[in-house]
Amino acid sequence: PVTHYLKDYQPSNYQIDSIELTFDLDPLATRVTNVMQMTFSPNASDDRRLVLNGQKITLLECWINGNLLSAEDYDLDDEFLTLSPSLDAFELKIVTQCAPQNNTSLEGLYRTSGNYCTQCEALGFQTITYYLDRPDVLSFFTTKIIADKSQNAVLLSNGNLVEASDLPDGKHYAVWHDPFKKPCYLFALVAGNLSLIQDTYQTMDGRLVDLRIYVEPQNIDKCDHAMASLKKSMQWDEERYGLVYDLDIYMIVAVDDFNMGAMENKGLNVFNSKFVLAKPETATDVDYEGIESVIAHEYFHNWTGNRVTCRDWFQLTLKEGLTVFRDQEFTGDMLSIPVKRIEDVKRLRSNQFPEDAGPMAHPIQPQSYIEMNNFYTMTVYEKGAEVVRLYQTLLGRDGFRKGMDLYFQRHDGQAVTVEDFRNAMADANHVDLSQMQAWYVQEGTPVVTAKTHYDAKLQTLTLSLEQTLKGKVPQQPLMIPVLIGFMGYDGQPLTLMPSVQDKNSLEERGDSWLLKLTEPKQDFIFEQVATYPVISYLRDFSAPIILKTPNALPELEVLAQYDSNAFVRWESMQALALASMEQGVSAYQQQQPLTLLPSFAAAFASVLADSSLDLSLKALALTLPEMTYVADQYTEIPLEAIQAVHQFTQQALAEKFSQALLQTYESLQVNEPYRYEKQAIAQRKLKNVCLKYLAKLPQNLAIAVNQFEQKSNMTDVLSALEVLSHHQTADSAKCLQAFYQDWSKDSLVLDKWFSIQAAAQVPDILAQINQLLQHPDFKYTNPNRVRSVLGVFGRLNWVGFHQASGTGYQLLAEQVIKLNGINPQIASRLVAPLSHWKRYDSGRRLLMRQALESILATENLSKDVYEIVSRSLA
Ligand code: HT7
Ligand code: ZN
Repeated sequence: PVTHYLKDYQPSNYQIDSIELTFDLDPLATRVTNVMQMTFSPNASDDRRLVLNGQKITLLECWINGNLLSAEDYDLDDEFLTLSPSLDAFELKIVTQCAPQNNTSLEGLYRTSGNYCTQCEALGFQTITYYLDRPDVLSFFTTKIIADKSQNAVLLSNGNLVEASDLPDGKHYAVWHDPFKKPCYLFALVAGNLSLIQDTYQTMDGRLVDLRIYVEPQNIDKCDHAMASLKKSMQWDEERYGLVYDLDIYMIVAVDDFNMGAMENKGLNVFNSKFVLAKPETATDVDYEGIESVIAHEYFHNWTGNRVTCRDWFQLTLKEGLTVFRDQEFTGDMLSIPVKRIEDVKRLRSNQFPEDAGPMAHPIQPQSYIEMNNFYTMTVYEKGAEVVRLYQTLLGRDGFRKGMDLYFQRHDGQAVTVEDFRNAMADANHVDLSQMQAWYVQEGTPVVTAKTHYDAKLQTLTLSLEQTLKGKVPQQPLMIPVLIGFMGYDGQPLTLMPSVQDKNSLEERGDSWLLKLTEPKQDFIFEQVATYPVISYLRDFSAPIILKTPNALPELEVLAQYDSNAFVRWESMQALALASMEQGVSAYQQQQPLTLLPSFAAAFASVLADSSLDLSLKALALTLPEMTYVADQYTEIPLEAIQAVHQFTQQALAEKFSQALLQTYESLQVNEPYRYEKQAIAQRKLKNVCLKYLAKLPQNLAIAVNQFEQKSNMTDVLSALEVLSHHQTADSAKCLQAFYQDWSKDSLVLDKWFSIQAAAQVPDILAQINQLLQHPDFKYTNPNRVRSVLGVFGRLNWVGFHQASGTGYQLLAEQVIKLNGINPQIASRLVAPLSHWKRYDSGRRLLMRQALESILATENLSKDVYEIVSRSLA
C-alpha cells in the first residue's frame, strides 16, 4: 500500500469552479452525472495532466466541452481517471454508475434502513464520482436528485432548495444549491421516507433559520432533546465567539448505520441515530449529554471546519482539535465546568495516553498515513483539543477570542494549516507562539517531574520542573503551562510571591500561579516562604502531561480535602486510591493479605460525609480509577494482581462504608419525572455509584432488582442492570430477559442490552460473547451493534478479553477478519486492544502477537486493517 506524506504536499494544478451533480437513484444502478467547470492553475510541478480520484464506480461517459471522449483519450485504473486537457478552462462532464445497495463500507453513497445516504469525509466522494478529492479544492455545488417518489418522499442535499417537482413514472426530483464554496468531503445527499420535526432559530442579526431534524417515522417522539441542543449551540456560538449561522436552513438526519458519531456536511448534518434520539425511557444521562455535545460539535464545525477548512488531511486537528475544544467548553457551560474537565481528563488518560504510548502513536499533526480513516484518533481529536486549550490557558479567554476573530477575518473561505491558526493566535495577541509548534510534530505524552527545595534560612521555595518525552529530553522542548497553588497543612490557602527574576515565566491567575515551562529544566523560586507549603499541582489539568510530583500521602490527604481547585481534589483522591491499589498489588505478588491504605479509607470516608461537596464531584471522587489506568502505571502489566486488588478494594469499601453508602443511596431516591438538568443528573450519578458499591455485597442485590423494576428512567434501569449483569443469578437472568422483551424493537436500546452482556465480568464470558454474535439481532452490517459487542468486549471487558488461554484474542482476530470484508473502517478500529501486546506478560504477549499475525496473513486485507496490524507488529 502507498504511504502519503505531509512533506509531499503540492497545491492542485486544476480548480473546479462549480459542479452540477445529477443523481438518478437506484439501489443497484445509481447514475451520477457530474458537470464541472474546470480551470488550469499551474503549480510548481508544471504538470498539465488532470488526475481525478475515483474508486469502485463504473465510468460510463466522459465529455470535454460537449465532445465525447473515447478510451484512448484518458487513462483509467482502480484509483484514477487521468486526462490531458489542452485548454486552460473547459467543461468536463462525467457519467458514472454505482450500487449503493451493495455498499457495506458505509463510505460514499450507501443505503441504511431502506434510505439513501452519503458519507464523504475523508475520501468517500471519489466513490460517488471522479473528482479532485482533496480538501483544498473548493467549489460551488448544485445537486439534482431524481428518485422514485413512493420510496423516497424526502430528497435532501446541501444548501437551499431551489426547485422540486414531480416526474412521469412515479418519480420526482429536487434541486439544491449551496451558496458557499466547499470541499467535496462536505457534500451530502439523503433520500428516503423520513419524518421530521421543525423549529426556528432567530440569529443575533435577526434572520430566521429553519431547523429540521429528519428521522425514521417510529422515532419522531425522540427528537426534542436534539432540537433543544441545536438551539443552545447556536446561541452559545453567537455569545462566546460572535459566530452566526449562515444559511436559511439547517438540517440533521439520523441514520442507524454510521461509522462514526456524526458528519458536519454543510447545512445537512448526517448523524448516527445514537446522537440524536432520546427520551427518558430509552436514553441515559450519558446519552443525553452525548447528544448535546455531538449536536454542538457538528454545529460548531460550520465555522471551524466548513467556513475555514483544512488544506490537506494532515491538518485534520485544525478542525477537529479546535471543534472538540469548543464542544468541551460548551458542555462545561451547560452543565458543570469542573465536572466536564474531570470527565475529559479521564477520557484522555484512558484512551489517548495509551494510544500515544503504543505502536500507533502519532503527533496531532501526523506526518504520514496509509489509510486516512485510521487517523480520526483520540490523539488528533482529544490531544488536539488539549493543545488548543493551551492557547486559551496561555492567552486567557479574551486573548483566545482575539485570536479566533483574527483567524476568521484572515481565513474565511480558505483551506488552511495549523500554522495559520497559530499565527492568528500569536498576531492577535502580539506574542511569539513559535514554541507551540513542537506540540504538533512530536508524539508521546510529555512527563514533567517536579522537585522542591525549601531553604528555611532564606525562606525560599525552589520548584524545579523537568520535561521528558518518551524517556528523553525532547528534541524540541515544549511550552508547558503548569498551574499551581499553595496551602498550609491545615488546608488554609497561602499566598506566595515569586522572585523578581522569574516574573517572565510566571503569571498570577486568581489564587494560582501559571508557570511557563519552556526549557528542558527550569527553576521557579518563591520568596518569603515562612513554612513549607502543600503544593497543588496542575490545577485544571493545565497541560496534557503526566506530572510526577513529590507529594506523598499527607499532602494528598490535605489536597483531597481542602484544595480550592476541584480538579486537584479529584486527582488527589485518585492518587490515594492508586497508592492503595499499588500497595495491594505488591502484597498480592508477595502472597500477603490485601488491605486498604488507611489514608485512602480516611479520605473516602470524609468525601462520603462531606455535605458541602457538589454531588457530581462527590460521585467522581468516590469512583475508583479503572483497572486499565492502574495497569498503565506498570511496565509489564500484572493483570491478575490488578484484577484481584480492584475487586478487593471495591468489596472492602462496600463493607467498611455500607451504612453510609446505603444512607446516601436512600437519600437520593427521588420520585420525580426525569429531567435532564444538572442537579438531577448529579443525584442519579451519586446514587448509582453507591449502588455499584452496595451490590458488591450479596444481601444488597435486591436493591438493584428493585431499582430495575421501578423503570423510572433509563439511567437508573441500566445502572441496576449493569451491576446485576456481573452475577449469574436467576434475578440477573430475569432482568436481562425482561429488558430484552421491553426493548427488542428499539435498536439503540437493544445495543445497551448487547453491551452490558459483553462487558460482564463472568467466568464463561467467551461463551456469552459467542452467543451474542449468534443472536438473531446481531448484525455485522450495523456498526453500533458490532461496537456494542466486539468493541465493548475488547476495550471494556479487560479481564474477560485477556483470559490467559488467549481465546479472547482469537475471537477478536476472527471477527476482525470477517469484518474486513464488510466494513474495513469498523474492522480496523477493533484491532486496538491487541496492539498493546508488548505490555503484557510473556504468555499473553505471544498469544496476542499470534492473533495479530493471523489477521496479517489474511488475503485481501484492507488498507485500514493492514496499517494498524502491521504497525502493531513492527
Ligand atoms: N468530521 C467527521 C468525521 C467523520 C468521519 C471520518 C471518517 C469516516 C467516517 C466519518 N464520519 C464522520 C466527524 C466529526 O468529527 O465531526
Ligand atoms: Zn469533528
